[in-house]
Amino acid sequence: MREIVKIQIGRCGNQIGSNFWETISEEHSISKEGRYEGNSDLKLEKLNVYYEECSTYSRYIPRTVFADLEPGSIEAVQASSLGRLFRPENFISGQGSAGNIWAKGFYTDGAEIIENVLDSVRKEIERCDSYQGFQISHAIGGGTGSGLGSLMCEKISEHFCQPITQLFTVFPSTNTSDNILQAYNAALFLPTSRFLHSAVQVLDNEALFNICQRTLHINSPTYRDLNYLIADVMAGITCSFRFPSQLNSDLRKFVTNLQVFPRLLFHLCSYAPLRFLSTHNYQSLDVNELVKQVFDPRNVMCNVDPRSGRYFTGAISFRGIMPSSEVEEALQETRNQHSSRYVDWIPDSFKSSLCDIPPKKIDRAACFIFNSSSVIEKFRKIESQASSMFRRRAFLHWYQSEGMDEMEFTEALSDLNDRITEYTIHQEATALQNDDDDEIYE
Ligand SMILES: Nc1nc2c(ncn2[C@@H]2O[C@H](COP(=O)(O)OP(=O)(O)O)[C@@H](O)[C@H]2O)c(=O)[nH]1
Ligand SMILES: [Mg+2]
Repeated sequence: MREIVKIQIGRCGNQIGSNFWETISEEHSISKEGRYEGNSDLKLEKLNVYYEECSTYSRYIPRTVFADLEPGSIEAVQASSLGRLFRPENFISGQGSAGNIWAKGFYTDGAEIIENVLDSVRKEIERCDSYQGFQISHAIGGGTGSGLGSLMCEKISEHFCQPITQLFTVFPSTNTSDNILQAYNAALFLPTSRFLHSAVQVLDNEALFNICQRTLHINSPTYRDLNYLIADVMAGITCSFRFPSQLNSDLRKFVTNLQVFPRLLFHLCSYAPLRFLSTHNYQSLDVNELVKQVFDPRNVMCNVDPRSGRYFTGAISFRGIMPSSEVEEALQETRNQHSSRYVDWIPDSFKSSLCDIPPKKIDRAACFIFNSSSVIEKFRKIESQASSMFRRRAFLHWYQSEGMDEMEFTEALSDLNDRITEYTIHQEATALQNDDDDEIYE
């Protein structure tokens, strides 16, 4: 079996992670005590990808590790109704706090717990037959998800030979955070992706808030509401890893199809139907409506407008019973209508997969992951906020007192600028263009 080990880092990462486990455990009929309570072979067939079957206790245990520099978020998961599902020794926390500073997560406090985290991860790998990679959930605006996240990425690349890794990353938003250092923390995290053969799912709370308020009419959304939207996306992406399906049946294929260039690995995602889990009745959407909605900028879970850039590649997972011919037709029609939004030098750039098993409480859904140059809107905001503070060396002493050098900021900002340039060049390229921009391939 090609197993996946899931790692949660920091408060946001742990909270998102626990919602993900709640969602997929329900889908696979795994009870909160880890017992299989279903009666369908489809649910069992690939269960081992995410759960270890422990015959001694006749239960299934998630292949996962929770890490945080402070105990709060981990204690909350342990005390929740799901707490007993997980392996107790895979909850690892320090006693301090990252104080919203990347350097604490990467250099000082993070260094104190990283060996324990790696130890748990290593033991999880030993329990796999032939693991295929990692998935990590975290936010990069605070200090733990960003700093300890960077350290984790570096260490797993070193210890496990650059495995395939997919990150579910909550980027900072301008309007929904009170943390002034978030742009620094995000900018310092981003170069870390060079250590990984990875795909980063870019999410942000601003977009999730807007979805809750405008589409779902929740006046004051909580993190739980936002996290269920994320959990739907994560369940959508992973359904073809967890259930028998036709395409993208493993993490490597998924990442390979999406990643056109090694450094341009930041993907956006959208979902249909957007839903609020406590509401039960959802109108069933047909294939055309699902496709229309996932291409709608209002369904994108990051506050950028896909129309501001061009699509390189995309993967759409459809869930529920629907004819594949209808799916192909609907996708072709959208492509014909908006052909200028796709780069013309990647033929057949969109892949679709069909999984018969729908999410809970609805009969059909679609999740769209796309590699689009519009993600640079997000990078530009981080770059401009971080640069304007860095020009005056504002708040730098907080990082320097943890042992950091100014040079690391200069390098991180220059890396960010390089990525923006690369996306722009590829976005503007055409199939017939002479190859006079050779320097970008060097
Ligand atoms: N979507 C979502 N965002 C969160 C959650 N918890 C915290 N955040 C956001 O994530 C960012 C980092 O915060 P936090 O996770 O507490 O920092 P860390 O523990 O140092 O990584 C902040 O911008 C928070 O607004 C959560 O459960 N869901
Ligand atoms: Mg924290």
